[in-house]
Amino acid sequence: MSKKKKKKLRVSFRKNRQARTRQGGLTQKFEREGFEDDDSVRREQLSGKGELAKKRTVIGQEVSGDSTGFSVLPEVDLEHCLSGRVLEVRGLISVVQTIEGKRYDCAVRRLLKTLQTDQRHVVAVGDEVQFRPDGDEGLIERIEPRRGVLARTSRDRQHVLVANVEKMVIVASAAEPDLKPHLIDRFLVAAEQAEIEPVICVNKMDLAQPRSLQPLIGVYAQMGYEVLQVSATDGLNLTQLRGVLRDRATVVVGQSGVGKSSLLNAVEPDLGLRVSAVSRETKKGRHTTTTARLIPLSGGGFIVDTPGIRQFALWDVASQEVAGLFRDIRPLVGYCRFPDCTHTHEADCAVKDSVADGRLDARRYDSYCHMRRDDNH
Ligand SMILES: Nc1nc2c(ncn2[C@@H]2O[C@H](COP(=O)(O)OP(=O)(O)O)[C@@H](O)[C@H]2O)c(=O)[nH]1
Ligand SMILES: [Mg+2]
Ligand SMILES: [Zn+2]
Repeated sequence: MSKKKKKKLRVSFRKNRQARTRQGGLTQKFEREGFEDDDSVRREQLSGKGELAKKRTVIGQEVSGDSTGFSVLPEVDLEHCLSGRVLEVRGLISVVQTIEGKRYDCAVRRLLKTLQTDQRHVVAVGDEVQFRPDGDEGLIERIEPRRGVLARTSRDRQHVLVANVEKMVIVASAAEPDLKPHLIDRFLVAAEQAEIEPVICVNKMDLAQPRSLQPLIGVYAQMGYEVLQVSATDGLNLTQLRGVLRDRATVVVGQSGVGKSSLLNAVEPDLGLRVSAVSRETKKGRHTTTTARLIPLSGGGFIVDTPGIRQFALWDVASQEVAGLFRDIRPLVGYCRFPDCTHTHEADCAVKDSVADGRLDARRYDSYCHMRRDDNH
């Protein structure tokens, strides 16, 4: 993303703006004021061919390549704004929490809705925003550029499930259910793609011999991934897990039954998440529309609660991207004979050679081949 100096920018507005849903006085008031009282917007009417072309001048910074989908970061009057984090989005209202922990029900400045082009929703859970407070309510004036985004693409539009996620805790269990390294590999690829730092957390260590897991854990540790061996039941290494979660937004992923809820309850007893003996969670493939939310932790930081993405590792990576998202394969691909080597059947393939001489873990390579094949692009 690049930022340029503040200037007046001429912006084409989205044409077929959706009919606005009226939702109470607050939104109506803001929607009106969002335009009429907005110094940084000057109405300008250009008569186009047939339709009225919508062009306006906006004062702000030009941004490019940001996942918010804006090309302009509008200037706001920071003196009258507070900064906060979006915990939840309910229809047109975003629940924003300030650093002091006060919450505001916020509407979105109309300008933002209009400037925004390629996304289903303007505000995403996890967004850092500047808003103008008014009692317990507020008006979001600006959405800061996003990092670490978990998104889904539907009909060419990006649907951001949650923004500004810093860590992904990948929970696996040493036993019951058996450890599934291929699933860990998929989540790692998802984390790499989203640019979220993963931490592998092997739970139910009370049911396993730590030594039996050493070879596998060694492979991940060697790649530079942090690996924790924990037990929700025994409390093993939960202090380390608390440390991972502190002061950042973390998404917790993993197969059903591995103990995600148990671990979070152990770390933060007030959460009271439901623990299920039998796996009754969302089955892979079924679409959950449940939206994400951030749950503040008492020690600082947030857990991203989003049932719909627990299984999201099974999406959207094109086959040619997969190698670059494997930390152990990425450095090898430059040494293959063919620049478009798929590392599956080609001669003089540095990846296959590395498997042959033991420098690349054969099981990781097997994961790579599976993920390439599963790709449905
Ligand atoms: N032995 C053992 N069982 C655990 C541990 N953590 C969770 N469980 C059990 O595993 C089952 C699934 O736990 P749950 O937290 O609901 O898993 P989730 O589906 O990943 O949220 C429950 O019966 C838990 O009591 C652990 O560290 N050791
Ligand atoms: Mg659970
Ligand atoms: Zn190759």
